[in-house]
Amino acid sequence: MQRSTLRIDPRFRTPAPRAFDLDADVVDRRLTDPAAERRALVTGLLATPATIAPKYFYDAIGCALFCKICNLPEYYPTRTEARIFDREREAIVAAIGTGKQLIDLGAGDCAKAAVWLPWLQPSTYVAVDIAADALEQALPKLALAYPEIDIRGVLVDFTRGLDLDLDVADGPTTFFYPGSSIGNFTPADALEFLNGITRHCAADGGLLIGVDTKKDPARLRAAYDDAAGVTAAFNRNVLVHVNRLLGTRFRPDGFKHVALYNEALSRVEMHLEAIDAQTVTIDGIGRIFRAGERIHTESSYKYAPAEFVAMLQRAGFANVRVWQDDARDFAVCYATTHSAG
Ligand code: AVJ
Repeated sequence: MQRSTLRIDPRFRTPAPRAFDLDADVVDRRLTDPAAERRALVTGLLATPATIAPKYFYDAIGCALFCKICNLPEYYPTRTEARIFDREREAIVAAIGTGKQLIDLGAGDCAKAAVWLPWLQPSTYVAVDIAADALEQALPKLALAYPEIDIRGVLVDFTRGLDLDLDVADGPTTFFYPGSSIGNFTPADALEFLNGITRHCAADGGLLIGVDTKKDPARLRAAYDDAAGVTAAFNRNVLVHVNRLLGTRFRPDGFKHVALYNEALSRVEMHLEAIDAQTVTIDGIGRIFRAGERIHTESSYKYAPAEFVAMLQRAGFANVRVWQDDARDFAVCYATTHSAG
């Protein structure tokens, strides 16, 4: 920051910035039903094939590993989306308009949204995420940097259903859902989730969303099975997290990282494959994992841009614009609800 040369535009000379108050400005809606949460995790592990929902990747270590993934040479989505955002900034801002309320779904460390704040100048910025650490570190800094914006955080697992009635004020609302996180939903669930967003948008609102596109399966596979083994560590770490949550004794190095592209379903799948037979006690039940048996940990669906636009329209959005990089590796969409007029 060039402190000595900083001149403050008088329009932004607001009253002394109110200190960000973690207790008052971040609401925790995570622990609505911890028993049900636990039961769902146990049920997934006892099922055949066994599954663990991808949200369990994101403990503190998992968040740090995901951050590393985003900088890997093989993992193109994050940097490609950032390039599209940079290149199309002004067109996107013109499409969205300024002064609206901005809801950031899966905000994490809020770094992606922070770039947009001076451009979109939202009245309110609501960061929504299941992970508290990153959010609670980022929000006080943003509040200092942008005293004119009402900055709040909501801790919630929005993959269980988007209910932000208490957090979204009336008036035009922009939802921000970058990074192709929508790919973790099945297409049917994605449609329902997007439909839920339209209900929160109000008139003159919209959704700015990033989605990964279908491409050469070899490149897709490499993006989820990098040479440095970071994604493998990210995948295995889910077992460390589960051990902590359930008191189980999974041996993470007893499982091999598997990433494949399921062409029929247009999705990358990540699995953890038992290297040898092992028995794990889960909620008092001895679950046997045979050698070669897999735990399905993530699906990441890929869409042709036209397919995704059709889905946005089916979800109730009126108008959709699409921006892509030259290689068409990724797509950014801005979908609007009907205007108030
Ligand atoms: C955060 C869901 C978009 O599917 O690409 C990255 C997560 N998993 N490498 C993705 C992920 C393995 C990522 N999303």
